[in-house]
Amino acid sequence: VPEKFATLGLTYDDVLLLPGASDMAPDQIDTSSYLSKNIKVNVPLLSAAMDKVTEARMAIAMARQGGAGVLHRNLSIEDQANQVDLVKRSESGMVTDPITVHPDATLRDADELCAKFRISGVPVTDSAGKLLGIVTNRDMAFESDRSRQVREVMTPMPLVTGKVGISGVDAMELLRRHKIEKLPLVDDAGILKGLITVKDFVKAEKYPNAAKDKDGRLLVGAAVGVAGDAYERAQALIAAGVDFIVVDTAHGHSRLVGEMVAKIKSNSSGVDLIGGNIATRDGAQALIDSGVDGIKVGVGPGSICTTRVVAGIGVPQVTAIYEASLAAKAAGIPVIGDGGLQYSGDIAKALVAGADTVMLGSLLAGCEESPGELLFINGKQFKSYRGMGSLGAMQTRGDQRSFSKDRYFQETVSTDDKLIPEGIEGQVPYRGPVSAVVHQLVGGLRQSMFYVGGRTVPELQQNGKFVRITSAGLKESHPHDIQMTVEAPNYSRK
Ligand code: RVP
Repeated sequence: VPEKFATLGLTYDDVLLLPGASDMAPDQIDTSSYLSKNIKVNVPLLSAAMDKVTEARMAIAMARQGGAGVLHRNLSIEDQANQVDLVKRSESGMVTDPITVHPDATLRDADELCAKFRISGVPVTDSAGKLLGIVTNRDMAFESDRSRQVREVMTPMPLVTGKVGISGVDAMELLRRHKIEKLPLVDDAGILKGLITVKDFVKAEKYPNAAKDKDGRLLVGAAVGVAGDAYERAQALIAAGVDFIVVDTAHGHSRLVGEMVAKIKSNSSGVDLIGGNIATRDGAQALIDSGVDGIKVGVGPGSICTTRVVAGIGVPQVTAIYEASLAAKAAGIPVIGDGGLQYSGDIAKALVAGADTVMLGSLLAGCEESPGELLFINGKQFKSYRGMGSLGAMQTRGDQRSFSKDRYFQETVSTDDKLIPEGIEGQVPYRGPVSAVVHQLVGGLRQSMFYVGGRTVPELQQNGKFVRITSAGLKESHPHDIQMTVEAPNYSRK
């Protein structure tokens, strides 16, 4: 029966983009794109929801570069919500819900707060929220007795304060005129309502391309599953201020995923909901029907993934993205091409195939900001990286249960030796800070857009065309007939 066989599946190495008529300079190019229906990023890159890729530090770094991170869920609900909080507080135009300390707390307590949130001072408020003073590094630095109470060392009111709703320019002027670093905002009753800091102005200048929410805070997403407490997890993430939630499984075309999407969506306070992963047009349509704001595509392309071998399941990624996008484009729902990207050129290929953004695991796992540990092997530096379906990620750690088993629908497997892994564990070369890696990836994308003749992502998608290549063509694409003696920042032989 001919219908038994779908079309030929193609992936990144099977195609190249055709050079097209172009009349722009690479620096006129706009790389912004939608990751979901209501959320736009400035560069179309997301970091994967994996425990060796995205925790708060990676999410902050990605958002500062203009993309976004998706916090993994292989940790308790409380810990994951806490990570959202860390990202949301890391940079903002105005902190609307500042960390505060009670006057009876000790300096030790204040130290802990400052260390945890990487801040240099904290407003002091009573239990009604009234501003009593501020305790900063300058107040605390010369105190050797850390058991002293905050009230004894704080700089008490009257402080220089601003009114709620003050403009950025006026706030900066107050900070400058009074040579202070923090401006508490209070209402008429003296209740603390917000905080503006010099640091935020400096960061805004340092990361002009940062992806932010409407309050000037960095964008962040987080993953949930379908089993057990997934709904409670989503609620906790929403309460912590997450911008988008990904119902992230290895098989998004299953009833449980559709139901979880619909359930979270019914009470999501405007947070965008992404579902996945799927690899067919029907799979994309099913997610659309359950109400998603974004679709994540990829079954088996991941560098650490063994689903295609263990289960014989998957669709080569360029075809998967293309097929999913046929349903998604018609519904106006953005597509995330997740997994399998090896080089910057693959980003444009994914976009031309129909993706709006891409999600990266291995390309970011080697960064300084990833949670994996740095390893030295034969004088070279590596970072550990593993699939969320690997034994290491799915098995119980000490007395801590794994939260990533339900990505592979194995949450009811009773003992670790009965797990069926769909991923492996390994290491990737250390690649330095996210800023440098993203610079190369986005630089490569800009070159692609220039070659194709697409000034914006939609133009790239519209104008881009593929040529299919053979293994001889692929061989010709890579450097050949030479021994590489100098390492390029954006190329290494696999
Ligand atoms: P890559 O960028 O090729 O390393 O792929 C990362 C993607 O692989 C993730 O975003 C996820 O969709 C998928 N993944 C994660 N764990 C596993 C697995 O264990 N099979 N796969």
